[in-house]
Amino acid sequence: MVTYSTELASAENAERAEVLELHSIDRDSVIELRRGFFSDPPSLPSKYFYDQAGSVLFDEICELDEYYPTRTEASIMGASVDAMVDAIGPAGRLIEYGSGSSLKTRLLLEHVHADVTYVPVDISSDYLTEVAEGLRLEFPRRRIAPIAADFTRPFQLPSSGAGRARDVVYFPGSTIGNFRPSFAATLLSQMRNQVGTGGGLLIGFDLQKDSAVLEAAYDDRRGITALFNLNLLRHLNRVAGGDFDLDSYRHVALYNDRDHRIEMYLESCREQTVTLAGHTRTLSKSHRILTELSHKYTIDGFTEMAAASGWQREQIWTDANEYFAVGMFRS
Ligand code: AVJ
Repeated sequence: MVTYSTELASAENAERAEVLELHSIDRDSVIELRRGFFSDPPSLPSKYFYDQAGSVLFDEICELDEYYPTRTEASIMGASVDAMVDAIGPAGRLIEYGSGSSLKTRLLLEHVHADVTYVPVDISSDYLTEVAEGLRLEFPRRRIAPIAADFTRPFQLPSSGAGRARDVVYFPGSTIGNFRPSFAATLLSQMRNQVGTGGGLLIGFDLQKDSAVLEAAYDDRRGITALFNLNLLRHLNRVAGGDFDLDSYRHVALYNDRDHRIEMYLESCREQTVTLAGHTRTLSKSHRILTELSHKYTIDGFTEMAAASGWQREQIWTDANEYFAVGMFRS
């Protein structure tokens, strides 16, 4: 019968689609998701903010009055790009961790030594290819050698060849602040090992400041950050078999004074059960899911953390308010 076979076909399709969806993230990511969400307090990895919708929302965040980091870092870079380019020198490669749209890098690419190869590293290989093509048109003489990799896991750089100039890692945007200090130290060590002795690190990090300024930056009046936070659930519904009801969570952003970090949560507005990656749990009313940490440092504190991972501070640039800092380190 037509109806029956149609229904059967659609049921089979749905099943197949479900399998496909569960496989659209890799096995390690499924394990990581389950480990975070099915423990207490529950947490979800920040990397799921950045699907296409999330990337657009993040770009909107960067334009918000309250969100000072992007424009402050850009102004620091603009004011000191010559000194930064001098500090990079005729490096072999400029390796950007989590390059995304490479927007912040354009300024550097316009100024760094002509022999420097640009190596954008990003998890999204389609986007990376697209961005690399655009950069090749914009910078026809610059060598561009993209690497598709999740930089939170060890990955191999192609060997630079004997006698080549040093490599410099570029890690802007205070992305380092998303990681707990122990893992931030692991990443800094990984970078140190990739560039070897004599290599460089140019890194942006956010500074400690009045908590009202910080909380406003992560809980803006227009509610864009709230949408950005909630979009993580929509993304997981799509790629990890989630069934989150987006209307029953609210965005919470709090400054934790003791650990010097913004903590972002999605708070359950009612008691509910949720399925994710094949497992189900209950959330009570007011139960909070941790979605992001954003650590704020002092210049000395960051310098110490970098030193413990084998990086010597060369130079620090900051803005007049000391809201944000960009540091050059040498291994
Ligand atoms: C991209 C990780 C630097 O922590 O400030 C912005 C992400 N989250 N608003 C940050 C973010 C909420 C951002 N980083």
